[in-house]
Amino acid sequence: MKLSPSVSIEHSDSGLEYINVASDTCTAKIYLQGAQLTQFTPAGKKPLIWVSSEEDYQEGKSIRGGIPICWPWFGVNSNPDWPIHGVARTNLWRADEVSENDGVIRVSLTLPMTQIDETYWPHKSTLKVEFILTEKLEVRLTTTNLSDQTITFTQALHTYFPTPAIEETKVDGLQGSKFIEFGEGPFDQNELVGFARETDMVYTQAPAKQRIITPDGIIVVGRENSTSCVLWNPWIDKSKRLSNFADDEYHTMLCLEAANVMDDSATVAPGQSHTLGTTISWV
Ligand code: TA6
Repeated sequence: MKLSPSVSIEHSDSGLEYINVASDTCTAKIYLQGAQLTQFTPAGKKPLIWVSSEEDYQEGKSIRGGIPICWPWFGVNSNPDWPIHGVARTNLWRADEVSENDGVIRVSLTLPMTQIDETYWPHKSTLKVEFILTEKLEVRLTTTNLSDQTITFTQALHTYFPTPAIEETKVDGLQGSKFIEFGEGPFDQNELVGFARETDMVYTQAPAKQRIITPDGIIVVGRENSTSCVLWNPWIDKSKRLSNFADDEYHTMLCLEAANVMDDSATVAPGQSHTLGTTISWV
């Protein structure tokens, strides 16, 4: 794979391979395992992505932070023995292409379906992700149906965002949508969302753009081909049960996830594709 002037291949201390980007407009890291971006920082600005200080980058284990790709199901599967959030995030992707033009860096990766046990996903298909890196981050996850049957699945770009203080952080732009939480609902979301307890809200009919208002500034999060999103903070008790997560780290992170879940599940006809997109930037 030809690398460009600002892009190189590196390895974590534990030996996991990642694509390292260090350009005039941004820095970023994308692990081949899970095609998981774990770092994105626009030049001269604060990081836009959070990773746990306890992450040890182990083979086959989802990385706690960045943008885990949840596919071809989000959350707990109807078969509870199957892995949470699907199989894409713990498998090795192939880096296909890197391009660098006028400060725009594009990195695209494919999940080889030979990696995926047909028990979990029997459909002839491809899964690709493209990262477009400038002073903002764009992620486009594309599923193409190569079979002769219509396929339906759920998915999410499970993005972890940083905040210096979750208690002083609000999410704007979910007003007017509905949410389900812990199996209860739907409830109406009428005002900005604040954090004072474990939060695990699945929104539907959500507007395409949200703003995360933190003491460090405002993060704008856009979604494409998605009317659902998930808002998560584990708070005190769940933090203690999470892998690769320090007990007090709930103070410094939240997840706002571009998704296709519930009545917004993705359905793709034979020969067609579906692209779930998210765009992330500082105001
Ligand atoms: O997206 C929120 C959520 O589904 C939570 O319920 C929580 O479990 C989180 O994902 C993290 O899941 P993980 O499997 O990465 O520990």
